Amino acid sequence: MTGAPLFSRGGVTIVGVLNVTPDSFSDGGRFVRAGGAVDRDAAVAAGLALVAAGADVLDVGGESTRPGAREVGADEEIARAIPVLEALAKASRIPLAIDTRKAGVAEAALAAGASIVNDVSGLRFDPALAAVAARAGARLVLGHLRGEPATMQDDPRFEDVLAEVAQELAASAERAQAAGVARERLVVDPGIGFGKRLEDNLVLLANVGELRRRVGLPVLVGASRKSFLGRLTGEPPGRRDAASHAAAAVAVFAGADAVLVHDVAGARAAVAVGFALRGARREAGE
Ligand code: PMM
Repeated sequence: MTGAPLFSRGGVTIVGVLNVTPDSFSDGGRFVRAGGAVDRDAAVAAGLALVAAGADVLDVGGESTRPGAREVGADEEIARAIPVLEALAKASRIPLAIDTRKAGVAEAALAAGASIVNDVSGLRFDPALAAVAARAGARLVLGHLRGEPATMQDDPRFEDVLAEVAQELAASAERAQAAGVARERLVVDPGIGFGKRLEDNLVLLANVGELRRRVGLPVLVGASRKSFLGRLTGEPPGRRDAASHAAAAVAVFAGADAVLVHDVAGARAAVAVGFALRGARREAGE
């Protein structure tokens, strides 16, 4: 946001979502032609538009992780995401993240020009992913997700969501470090909407700063267009940007280092306000 290094306290890193899936909940199918092939040029143009709007990182995903989503094989994910990553790496210097839970997909993406691996499962799905990130010296985003996307919303239960998510993210970070990923390369993410009830999402968002203190790592928050915002506002996914911007501003005010968003231009404005207010807070002490 301020030209500061990625995921540092000097600014807020804005990560733009570029889904090349047929079925993501808010923007699935935008770049998928009849027959299932990804329209690479259209996806790249959309990615470059996010860069022009002010994204600091592009997050390219070939598997939807929405509740109930069908799991896809590594080959299908690679066929969707890798040509897009390769073309983006040629067309722009923007840092690229691959949104995947699979070591094989991460490896192909890092070879194609990505430098960040974004694993929403926090190494629960494929522990081999950590060694792939370690070998490449890549950054690794570790998300919090219990179970599987297909079933994660069936009956989520927490006694103390903040404590449990902090503890499970710290365990993911330890596993990553044990596999050779440098601690400075790690970012954690509470996994808003991933196996959480409305009240869990609210507690996590409002207390990002406390989560950050407990885990001791930078925090990325992805609230954009998620269903808890629909619950709060009554709006469908395509009309949740105002609510998404409010959530981004609050997440940053509360302590987030990075936000994952669909509408980058709007998020930049919201994040600028949240960041300025965080700096003005008297009890911040950060
Ligand atoms: N959410 C989605 C996808 N990837 N990655 C991280 N690290 N955190 C998230 O909250 C997250 C993510 C789901 O949103 P989308 O399907 O619209 O991209």
